[in-house]
Amino acid sequence: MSPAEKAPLRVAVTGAAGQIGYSILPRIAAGEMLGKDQPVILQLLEIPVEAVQKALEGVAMELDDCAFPLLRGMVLTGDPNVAFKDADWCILVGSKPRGPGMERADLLKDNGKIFVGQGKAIDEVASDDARVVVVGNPCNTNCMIAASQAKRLGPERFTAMTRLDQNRAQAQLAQKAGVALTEVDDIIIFGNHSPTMFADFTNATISGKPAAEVIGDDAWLQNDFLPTVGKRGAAIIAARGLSSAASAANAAIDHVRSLHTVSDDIHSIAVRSDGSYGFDEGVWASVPVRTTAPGTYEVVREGFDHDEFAAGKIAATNAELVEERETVKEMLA
Ligand code: NAX
Repeated sequence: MSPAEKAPLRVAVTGAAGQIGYSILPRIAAGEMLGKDQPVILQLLEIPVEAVQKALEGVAMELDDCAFPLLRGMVLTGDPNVAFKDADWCILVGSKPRGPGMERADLLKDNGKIFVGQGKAIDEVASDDARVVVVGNPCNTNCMIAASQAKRLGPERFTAMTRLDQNRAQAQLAQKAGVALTEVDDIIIFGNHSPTMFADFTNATISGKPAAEVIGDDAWLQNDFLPTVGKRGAAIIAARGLSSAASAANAAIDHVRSLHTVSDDIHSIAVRSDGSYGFDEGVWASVPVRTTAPGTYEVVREGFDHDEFAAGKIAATNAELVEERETVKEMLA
């Protein structure tokens, strides 16, 4: 180890043998998430089922075969207390998919149990500086459940991913306007990672001008753009026969990289609501944030005024978050 080399960071990833796991792990190990000069140790959690643990071994073999210089070790386990031990970043992807005929409330309760156990384990054994990112659905409410178990780590350490929705919205606006993706700025997701989310085109800009002015078609923005972004996950399943994985992994990389990198850039993440933008205090709602220190954000309050249409959308997604909290209330510590 050269004297200038950084100490490795420990990254725990759950559901590591799943689709998103397969896409995200090589990118973390390649330094795309925490930096090209940041060695990492991957701590991989999967359910303690022989066939799944075997599949996880296969994933680890492939990571070995990539010969990533930054990958300094791997831990493969079925035990959350081992996976989260001293972890600096905990990326919670693993959860059960919604089965046929299953109601959203059943999914909330089923997956909620996973996040009770993992929230406790993280609080007990992760690093003092740990940050937790929830990807497994319903991610906002799962994040609230995990955070509620924590006594040592504060709720501001727990965030849920809406970056995929932001990226989807940015791509749709760029395509409609016929401009490069980088011309679209300040497109922020408000609320829940579900079809009720509000992709706030009213404050977005394209080439520095209001997006609505550039697009010039309010009906498209309200009646096509919003449902396209909100239901994009279902559209991917219909087309591919499998849910989004590469784009979800990419968004998780973006989420962590943005949260790890101090910058004036504004990005969407679901955080514990302090009442900003009319969200109920204590639900995990997506809002605009800026990273002020590695792993630390502030909610951006200026520059996002909402007209009646936008306020109505935000009220609807807030109502869904409040309802989800009610559904899982026995799981909140
Ligand atoms: P997969 O079913 O391919 O993989 C999930 C993996 O999690 C499986 O290997 C399973 O064994 C494991 N798992 C289940 N319970 C576990 C537990 N208690 N501890 C550790 N591992 C556990 O799903 P994948 O496509 O990878 O998606 C994972 C999750 O991401 C799903 O909940 C999915 O709904 C969610 N998504 C969230 C997105 C977001 O934007 N927030 C978008 C993509 C994705 O739909």
